[in-house]
Amino acid sequence: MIRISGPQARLALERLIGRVPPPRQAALARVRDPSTGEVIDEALALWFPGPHSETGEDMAELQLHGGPAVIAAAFAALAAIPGFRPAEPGEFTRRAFGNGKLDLTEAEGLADLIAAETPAQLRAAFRQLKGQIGDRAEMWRSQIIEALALVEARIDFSDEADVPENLIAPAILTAQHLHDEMAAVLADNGRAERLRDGLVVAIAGPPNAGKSTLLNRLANREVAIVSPHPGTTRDVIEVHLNLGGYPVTLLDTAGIHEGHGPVEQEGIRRAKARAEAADLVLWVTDGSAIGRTVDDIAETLILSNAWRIYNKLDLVGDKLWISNELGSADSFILSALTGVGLDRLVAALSAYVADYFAATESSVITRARHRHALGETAAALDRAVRLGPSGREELIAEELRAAANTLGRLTGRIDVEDVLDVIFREFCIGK
Ligand SMILES: Nc1nc2c(ncn2[C@@H]2O[C@H](COP(=O)(O)OP(=O)(O)OP(=O)(O)O)[C@@H](O)[C@H]2O)c(=O)[nH]1
Ligand SMILES: [Mg+2]
Repeated sequence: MIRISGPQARLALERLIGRVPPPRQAALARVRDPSTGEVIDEALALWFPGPHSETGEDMAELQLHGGPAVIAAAFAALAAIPGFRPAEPGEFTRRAFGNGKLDLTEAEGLADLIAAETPAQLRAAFRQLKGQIGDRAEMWRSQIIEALALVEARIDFSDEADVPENLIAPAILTAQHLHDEMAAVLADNGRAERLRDGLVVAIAGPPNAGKSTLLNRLANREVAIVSPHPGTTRDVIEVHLNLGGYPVTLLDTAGIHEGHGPVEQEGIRRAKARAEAADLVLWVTDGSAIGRTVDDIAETLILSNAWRIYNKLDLVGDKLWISNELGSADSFILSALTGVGLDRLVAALSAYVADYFAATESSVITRARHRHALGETAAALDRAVRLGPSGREELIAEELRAAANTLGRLTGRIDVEDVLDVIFREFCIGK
């Protein structure tokens, strides 16, 4: 499909198919090269006159049969019309933003929608695309501006009889109320942001325990090199999984022990750092070697959230020394090599991830940028509240203006003064 946007979109249709179909109705048409009259393809043509189009400009679409020769000929025919050029990446969305068709958060939502790999990511992106955060921010911003208008009125018309004495108290009340609402939105532990990148699960443990084998099993493909030599994995290996519809980033790390040589030690340093930063650690040991080796390093690592995986169950045979471990919810006995016992681990992981993300369906912040803007807004509101109903009006106005501006950065709409004018005019005062 070739999409055309801009004031000359109509011209493209006239030149290539010789007419302009009725708005928003598909028409079957021969596409011809205007310079030779030669037929390029038979296509569906659509005409979306602005401003009721996706970009807000006049738009046209040609749905061709595709194929390199057809596309090249259609592009060449378009390029021959003066003023036409290929679009830049994201340019349609950028123009839509420029024409007020969507705000910044909605444009981000669209990008996330295109990049979504799991159903939960798709739902979050769609909510954002449909303005879940943007609409809310706009509503908050207009309330801040109303409060600001009250304070401004007090400042500008303080000597006039028809301005009510106390305009500051209701403005402070609004600021307090909005601050509390934003604080509640911010207190979501960053879970929706995680939804974009995935929950991080790190596989760690001593060398040769079968960490890479387990990663390959869980990823269902040979991502990491497996070998009987301890110290095989050096760098951190990342795979992205879809567990029950939720995104998980699974890390394979170097075996942790007293390493030899600078490369291995660097690998171990990275392994520890990533394990400590992960949401969940799967600490893998060779279950068949228990009693023979002491994995003392496990105990010295500060792993706040670790499950124990006793691997190589197939080597244990009928020595059921292991059975007393089975009762514990965060211990797993399995064979990464044969897959025995893996189901229970996968089920537990899926449940853990689903539980982690359960709350995200209601959280609205999907990016650090949003968190930052909202945090700054809430802080400015808080400063206004602290100044109190009897505080200096100019200072209160300044904080409210700062709050409106940071919130405006969130959606990309920073026209405080315009809105202020409108509200001010209708609010006051018969002038
Ligand atoms: N019998 C048996 N062998 C296993 C199992 N899991 C892994 N192995 C073997 O153990 C050896 C080490 O496996 P890896 O997956 O490379 O171990 P690792 O923990 O990634 O090792 P490093 O990267 O060196 O730290 C390989 O020979 C694997 O085939 C298992 O469940 N049973
Ligand atoms: Mg390995």
